[in-house]
Amino acid sequence: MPEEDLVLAERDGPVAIARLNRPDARNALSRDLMERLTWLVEEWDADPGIRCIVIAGGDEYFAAGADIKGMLERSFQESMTHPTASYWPRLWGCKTPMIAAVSGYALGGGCELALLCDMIVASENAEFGQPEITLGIIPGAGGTQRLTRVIGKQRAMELVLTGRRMRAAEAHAAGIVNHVVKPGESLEKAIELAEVVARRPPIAVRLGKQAVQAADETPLTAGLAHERRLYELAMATEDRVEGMKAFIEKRRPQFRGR
Ligand code: DAK
Repeated sequence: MPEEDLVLAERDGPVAIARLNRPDARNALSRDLMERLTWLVEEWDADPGIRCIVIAGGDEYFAAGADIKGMLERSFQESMTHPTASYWPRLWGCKTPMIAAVSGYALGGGCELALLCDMIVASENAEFGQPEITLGIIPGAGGTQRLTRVIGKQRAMELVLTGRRMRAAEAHAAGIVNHVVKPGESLEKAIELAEVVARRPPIAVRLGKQAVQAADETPLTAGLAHERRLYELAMATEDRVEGMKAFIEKRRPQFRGR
């Protein structure tokens, strides 16, 4: 099992919380940290009792990006095979919804980690950016792709080519952030949002996540066909019978994940 201190794990009923914990390096995403985070997320994803995952950092930094000190000596050949690359698609493959609670800096890989999550709650002091260009590289974990899909080509181009940071209000206006809250309240708000997701029928939640994820990757007609198949799967669940009955009988539904 990877080193536990680098990402602290907490459980609040059906919500699991991963807190990045490398304060001396501003939560830079070292190989060990990414290994621990991925391990935790995969464990939680396999646990039917966990319905939503929150990823948080500290109050002044979510994560300052990949570990520049670890990257300095990495050769071109090593960068082609470095294991850190495998963690990102594994996190993206998590079927349980993930919410980022961003306070302070979310830069480079930190911004990419937040964008990989399904929703983002940010404190007013949050700053998002892709400063890789100032180091002589470009984003390597989705910063040119997910960011562009969310905020559009022109705005993404400016962030990627200049390294300029966006404060929370601008990120909210650009569509990166779901909610902006007062400093110190992002984790609480993210957990609140996660609890709402956790109350919804779990199979439909997973199908909904899969369908929305596919929207970025498929042309419209294929995406609509994919949505239709996932909708039909939802129609096959006991939970949807319960949800519809509960509505008609004017009571709260009891979802059982079947
Ligand atoms: N890596 C390593 N150490 C870092 C770090 C980082 N990203 N960010 C900060 N630190 C370290 C500093 O070196 C310093 O260490 P000591 O000097 O004490 O030993 C300590 O954390 C405190 O940093 P500061 O003194 O700079 O702290 P401040 O509060 O003044 O400033 C800051 C915070 C976050 C604004 C600043 O530290 C900063 O600008 N950090 C670098 C941000 C950055 O350039 N990030 C982009 C990194 S490149 C890929 C996946 C991902 C990536 C690439 C490929 N594949 C899957 C292929 C991602 C690449 C990147 O993210």
